[in-house]
Amino acid sequence: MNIGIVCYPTFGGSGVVATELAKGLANRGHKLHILSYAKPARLDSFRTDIAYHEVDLSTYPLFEFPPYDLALANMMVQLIQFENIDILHVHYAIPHATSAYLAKQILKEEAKDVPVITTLHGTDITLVGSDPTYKKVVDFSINQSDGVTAVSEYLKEETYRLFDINKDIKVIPNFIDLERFKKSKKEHFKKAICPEDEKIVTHVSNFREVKRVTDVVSTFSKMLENGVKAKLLMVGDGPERTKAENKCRELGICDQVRFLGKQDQVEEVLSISDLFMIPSGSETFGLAALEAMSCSVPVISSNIGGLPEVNIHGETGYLCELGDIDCMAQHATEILTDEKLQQKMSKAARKRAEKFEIDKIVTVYEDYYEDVKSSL
Ligand code: GMT
Repeated sequence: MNIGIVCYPTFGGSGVVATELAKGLANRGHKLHILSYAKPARLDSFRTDIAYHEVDLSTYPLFEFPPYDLALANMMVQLIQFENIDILHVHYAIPHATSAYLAKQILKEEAKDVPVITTLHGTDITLVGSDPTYKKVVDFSINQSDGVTAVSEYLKEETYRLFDINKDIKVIPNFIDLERFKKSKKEHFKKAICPEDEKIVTHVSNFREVKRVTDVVSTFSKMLENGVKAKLLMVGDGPERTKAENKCRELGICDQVRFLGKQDQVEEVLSISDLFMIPSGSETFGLAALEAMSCSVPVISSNIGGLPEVNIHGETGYLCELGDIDCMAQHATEILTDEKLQQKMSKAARKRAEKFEIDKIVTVYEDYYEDVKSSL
């Protein structure tokens, strides 16, 4: 198939899922076209079977805000006309599903129809999409898609709860490349960070408010009070970084915490980690948790959204009520002070990650593409 994938170019979340899906589909012989406003972070090497098309956003003094959704729709039309696209798969409803609807209408004039599939990822439903500013348009655009998928059961239910959807939503979970995300020997890194063989606790995110990065720092501080010898690695960057740095200063634990900024090879950091922390206030799946688990790292998370579908309480880590720092610190201390428990949970984490193996999930997408095509 000739498949068009539309996504954000971001380091994490929907941008990563869309780009890794494109690579997975290309590995199976499909020809992929990725549309975005910048080159996706995970599109890191040249491939002849994946073409990247940058949306050309010409501006004009009249426009305070150049209309990206129109430029995108225009590019979708051109791609479908000239590259013979069989399926257009958009990731994140806003504005991608709306631009796809517009492109479909334009192409109808030329008696051409291409199935559009929208994958819902998270904030496009739970935060931004359900905001009254966009809600009606998001409702309409999802209902106009020929196929709709969500990355977790939780997100599917939330979509039905928050919107007036008259379509079946298929749950296709996020996935992981088990070969890339596996524990590899990086002892030199570990020695450099932990000369006294301390444990490593890691957090990876875009440091948005929803990630509750200050909870990570507060939990870590309590673990130190509990007598755990550890270092905290904070990977990523974003609006709440300063608050997290201030929290370290306030708690007097700056020597034990390192802010590493955005990292391309996050699997290297995960390889030397003993525990992963994701205390989010909203998380429809938690791809970062899955990446950690695939590297055999147990997870301490909140019990919010789709996280319980990934992290299994008492097996691959622990889940606590939102904001319950004592609970998170207590469970983290339990894991890091009991070698046997840590080993058992690391194994279970990797085993659980295997359920989300990339090839299995790419097959589900392929079958879904065929189903949607044949139902038109
Ligand atoms: O987590 C983010 O802030 C990025 C966001 C996105 O939309 O790109 O991630 C969402 O999609 C990911 C991939 O499907 C999920 O793993 C994340 O849980 C989800 N984030 C939220 O729901 C906050």
